[in-house]
Amino acid sequence: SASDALKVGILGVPFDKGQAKKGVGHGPAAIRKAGLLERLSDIEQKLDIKDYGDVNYEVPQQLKDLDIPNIKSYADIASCNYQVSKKVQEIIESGRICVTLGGDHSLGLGTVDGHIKAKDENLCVLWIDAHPDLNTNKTSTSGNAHGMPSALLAKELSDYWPYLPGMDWQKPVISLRNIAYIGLRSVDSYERLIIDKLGINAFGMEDIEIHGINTIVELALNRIDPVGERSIHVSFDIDSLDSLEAPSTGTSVRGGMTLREGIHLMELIYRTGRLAALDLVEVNPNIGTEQDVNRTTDAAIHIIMAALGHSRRGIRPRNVNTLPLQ
Ligand code: B3U
Ligand code: MN
Ligand code: MN
Repeated sequence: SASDALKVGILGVPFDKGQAKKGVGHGPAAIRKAGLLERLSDIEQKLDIKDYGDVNYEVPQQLKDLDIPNIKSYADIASCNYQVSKKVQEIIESGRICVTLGGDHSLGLGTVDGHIKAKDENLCVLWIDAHPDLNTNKTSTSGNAHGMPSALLAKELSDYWPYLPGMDWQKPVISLRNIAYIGLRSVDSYERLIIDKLGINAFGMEDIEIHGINTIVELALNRIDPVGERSIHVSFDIDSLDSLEAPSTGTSVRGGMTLREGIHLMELIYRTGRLAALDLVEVNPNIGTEQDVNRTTDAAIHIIMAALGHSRRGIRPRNVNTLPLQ
């Protein structure tokens, strides 16, 4: 019946100003065009899906011409994320799992913020990524905001930021104790320093190699949600997957997770019953050949299907009596 259906909201964020490469703004369109909604409509977990379309935003007059040192396109970052946060909050408050299609990872600031506001801070975050995105504008060597969202969200790092006009909405912030990273293999030196100093839950490829993805996900959830009561936010950067699995992304790093590991991770999260928000970011259809793009959008769709209850075991026919095999 419709009441067994899992309620889902899909939100596109065609935003690309958190990094320098053109094309990642076409990520939502590429994932939709690859058949996301069609493929979600025939998984065994019944879904009640509402597509909220794409976020758009305008930079308010008082933020125009504003420059923050070493954060490229700051005014756009602040303005877009404000709209993202409001939308995500609305979708989660309406009882839907919010699936946000990116766009670059700077949008993780807005999605986590919206989730925090909807759930009154009672949440935890799994940041699945080759990179921890823990730079501040003082430590970043690129000035790209997609390398900064987890540092912007972190309570423990708030003293390390200058005053950020146009970001007053971004409160409260989350403690790094409630975030776990999985898939790391490209960590800048100051990011490493912060991870070690603060004892952040950071599981790199070596940990996956030694313990296996199943154990790593259990360890991560035990750390950030020991009682099993929190609302879960998964911010999934497609570059967590190996370059062979997801070639069409801006900062691909070899030696990453297989799609199998990514799918298993998401199946485990689905089974908690507490997934409230999933970001799928950094798919860039302008990078690579047509085959590369198809491979990457297909990987993204598999990750989302697993998060929403698709099982690889296969399903029994719904009405056995009409079958030839009685
Ligand atoms: N840590 C580097 C590179 C990077 C971060 N996130 C991505 N790339 N995707 C930086 O620019 O902060
Ligand atoms: Mn990222
Ligand atoms: Mn990344």
